[in-house]
Amino acid sequence: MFSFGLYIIGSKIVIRLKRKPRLSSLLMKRDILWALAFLLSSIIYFYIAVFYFIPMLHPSGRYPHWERYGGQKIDINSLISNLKYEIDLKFLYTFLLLAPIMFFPLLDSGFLLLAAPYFAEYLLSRVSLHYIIGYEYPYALIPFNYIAASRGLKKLFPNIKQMPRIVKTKLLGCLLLVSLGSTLLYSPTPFGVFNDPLNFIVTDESWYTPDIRTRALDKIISIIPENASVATQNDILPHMAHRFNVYLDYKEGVDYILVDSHSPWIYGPYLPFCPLPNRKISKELLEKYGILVSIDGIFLFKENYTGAPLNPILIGIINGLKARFYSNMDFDGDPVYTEYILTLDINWAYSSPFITVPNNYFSAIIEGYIYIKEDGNYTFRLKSDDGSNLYIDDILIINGSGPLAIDIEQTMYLSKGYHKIRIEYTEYSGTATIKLEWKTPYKAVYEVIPPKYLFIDLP
Ligand SMILES: [Ca+2]
Repeated sequence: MFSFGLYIIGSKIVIRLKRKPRLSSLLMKRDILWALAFLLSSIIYFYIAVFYFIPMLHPSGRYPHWERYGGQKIDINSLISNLKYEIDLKFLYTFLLLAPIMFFPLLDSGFLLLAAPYFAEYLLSRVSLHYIIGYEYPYALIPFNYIAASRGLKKLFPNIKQMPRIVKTKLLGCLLLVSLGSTLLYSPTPFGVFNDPLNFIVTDESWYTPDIRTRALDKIISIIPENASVATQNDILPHMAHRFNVYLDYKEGVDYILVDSHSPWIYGPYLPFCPLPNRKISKELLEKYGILVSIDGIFLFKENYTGAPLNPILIGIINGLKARFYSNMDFDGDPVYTEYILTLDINWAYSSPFITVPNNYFSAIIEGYIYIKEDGNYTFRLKSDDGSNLYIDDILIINGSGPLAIDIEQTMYLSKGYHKIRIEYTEYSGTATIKLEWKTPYKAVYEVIPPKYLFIDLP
């Protein structure tokens, strides 16, 4: 409504003022009255919705995204300072919106007023995703942009119908080339230059090849029954959007809770989880839910489940190592927590892997199989705080046990095939970290062993 009001006023008043009538008589015209009615009612609607209805219906009691526009206090100063916030990115954004169609929309700027409220919303935001071309937010503006461009083109070439065919073809060809070129420059591909100044979108091959961890997440989702109710976090929700009973953030009494503790989206206000790196799950939650799956920081909790976490092999995940944690220093008794890990490069900081494991004086056995793809000398490098041991095929290769941090390398000849691997780790106090790297005959630099070479069991 606001857009229509702006559009009518923008297009009609300008035309009529050019013909120089008096402003007072102009205001009496029926379409101008309509425009003013549109503007007024949209402002009233906005005010009532944002300050009364949304706070009444939203659990937080306030408009949920107010902080993007400067918090509760909205005055002219905060609007100006919001507009100035990251002004260089906002300029780039405006330029990139118009460049692919050679700025033709500006020739019919009256029509662009239809998109003005969206545009203002993004320019007044303090969340950079709103004014970076690589995200979904600008797309409300794109249709207006293209219609304005075609209208602008007609203004520029009023006799376009009478133009020779060859001229029209060349004109169209130029436009297509500019559009295609900018599409590549904006795309999340290796050609993308403008897609994302925050480097959120990766530009190597991993953007189209899901890694083992993402595939594991998909497998975990697939074992949740279609009709079960699930609470999850922002970045997992789209993977389950086709389901009926899926909730963003924790909801009392759901059948399942699915979270990825390695993701920044774990910082939800309603999930009963502490921020990383603590990876803490609240004790109250564990009274009602058991861990059905625990793979590399991805947890699937099931209501009233009391068994051990599922072996990932049962749901089609064969890569990784099994880590068992003990609440003592000598791997004694039943493990207090079991997790399947894909990458052995973990920093628990001053905390522990899980709320059931003490922060100090715990131990862990991490084991499985390592696949060697060709015969040769392999150098293993084990770093940990505190001590740890590495066994290959039950032979102690690195002996680093004790209360001190270690960084030990050892080279050994390994034949092609699967070999047993076992790491014993003990944490005394302070920070807790462990990292296992290797150097292979075919890649002579240290790297954390990629999950594709680690196996939970012999295939
Ligand atoms: Ca330590």
